[in-house]
Amino acid sequence: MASQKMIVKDVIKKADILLEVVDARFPNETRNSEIERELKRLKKPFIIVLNKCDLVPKQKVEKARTRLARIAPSVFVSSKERFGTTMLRHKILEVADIQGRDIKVGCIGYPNTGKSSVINGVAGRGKASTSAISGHTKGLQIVNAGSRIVFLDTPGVFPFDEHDEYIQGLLGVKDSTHLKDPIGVAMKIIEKLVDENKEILESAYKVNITDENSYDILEMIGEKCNFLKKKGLVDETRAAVRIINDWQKGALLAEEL
Ligand SMILES: Nc1nc2c(ncn2[C@@H]2O[C@H](COP(=O)(O)OP(=O)(O)OP(=O)(O)O)[C@@H](O)[C@H]2O)c(=O)[nH]1
Ligand SMILES: [Mg+2]
Repeated sequence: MASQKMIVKDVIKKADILLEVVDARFPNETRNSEIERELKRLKKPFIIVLNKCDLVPKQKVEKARTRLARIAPSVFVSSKERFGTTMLRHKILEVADIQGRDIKVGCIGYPNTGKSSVINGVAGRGKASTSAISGHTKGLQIVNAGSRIVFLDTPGVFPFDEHDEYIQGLLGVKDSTHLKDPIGVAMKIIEKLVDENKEILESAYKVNITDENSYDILEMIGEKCNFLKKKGLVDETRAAVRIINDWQKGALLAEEL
């Protein structure tokens, strides 16, 4: 990680403008305050890119963008569905405001937020290598996107030494088999969904939620899925793994996009 942080630092220094790619489902959790402070100190212009907006209801992402726009120009995109990428290209040209030479655009952010995919979205398919497995980009990748835009893709980094399982589970940085506490992570996902979109949980698992706590809901889901141990007790770990997998593959989405 130390050497990856050095690569990021170096890209920040070299770039004319930076894209801070955050996951539109968790804009706050995936903003890197350490990097933002460094950008401000160096007076580097940056754009906050809310990627994966296909996984979030439109109003929610619009609200987040308005809030983030107070910090830096913000755009939302879906690299997967090729949405917003042309707008991002224009925004880069506008914010960088450099004439007569190539514009070096550094792409930085947490692991797995879709930095390489955003580059591909703007540049044209498949130029930067991507993967569902977090930590895919290991070193600096340079991608010429045409119209004077040259991307510097970086490995994803966490601020400080963040090893929070909850964040890692939520962001798909670790899959369910690598989490030490899948039940805890599943309860966090349930909490978030109950807060934001209870109906999706109810319809995905055919449960009826009134005012149960997240553990009770986990048990209800385990029961509905028929995940039982001997003596008819609910197998919470199995239920947790199911919820985490569904969440990470995007099956627990809001319908009203
Ligand atoms: N649904 C959805 N998935 C996306 C989007 N962009 C990227 N992904 C997925 O997110 C995963 C990570 O994408 P990458 O582009 O490799 O992410 P990265 O930030 O470069 O990751 P590292 O290099 O490992 O830090 C892949 O499975 C992509 O298919 C998007 O807009 N929508
Ligand atoms: Mg990458």
